[in-house]
Amino acid sequence: MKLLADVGLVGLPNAGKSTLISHMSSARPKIADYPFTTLTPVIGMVDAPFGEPFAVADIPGLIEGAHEGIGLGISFLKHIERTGILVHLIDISAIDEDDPLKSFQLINNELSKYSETLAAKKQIVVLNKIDLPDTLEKINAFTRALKNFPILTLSAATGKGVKELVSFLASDLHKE
Ligand SMILES: Nc1nc2c(ncn2[C@@H]2O[C@H](COP(=O)(O)OP(=O)(O)OP(=O)(O)O)[C@@H](O)[C@H]2O)c(=O)[nH]1
Ligand SMILES: [Mg+2]
Repeated sequence: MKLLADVGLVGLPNAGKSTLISHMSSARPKIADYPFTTLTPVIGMVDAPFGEPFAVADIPGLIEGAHEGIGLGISFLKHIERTGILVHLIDISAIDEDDPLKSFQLINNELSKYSETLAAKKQIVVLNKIDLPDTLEKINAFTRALKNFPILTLSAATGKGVKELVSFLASDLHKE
């Protein structure tokens, strides 16, 4: 299968995937505060601090039931299957402190119900929107609950932490 991009951005609608790709690459997709702003994948090239430039794909958001076709989910999951590493983007402000992994598990459930290939893909968890107030408790609740995944935090809107993500991805792709 021909790869669409080295890195795929996945997450719920409104997580900030399009905002992130516009900060880390040449792509300039539409950004808006309603779900399903992005309806087709958008590819951008990223200038890495070392190694080759790499391609990142902004994929439309997934919702519960995506693997059964809800919200055009199957078409979106097919695109995700054609990317290398996954960046799983999560809106910190939407984390429920009583059930911090809820949306993380929802997305992973859709990936694994769709295919084993998707379930097995390497995933970097990125908590987005650290510029918003009162995010510390939510970040702590999330990181306490989730083990065995690299977790980065950033603000796709202000760009804080985006360089670190790009370096992390570049070094990961370099190893492969
Ligand atoms: N405060 C804040 N808002 C953000 C940040 N990143 C994205 N947003 C806002 O969140 C909303 C959704 O952003 P998008 O980038 O369109 O989200 P998306 O994940 O591409 O959404 P879909 O295309 O619907 O899947 C917009 O109103 C953005 O301005 C951030 O780091 N901080
Ligand atoms: Mg989008």
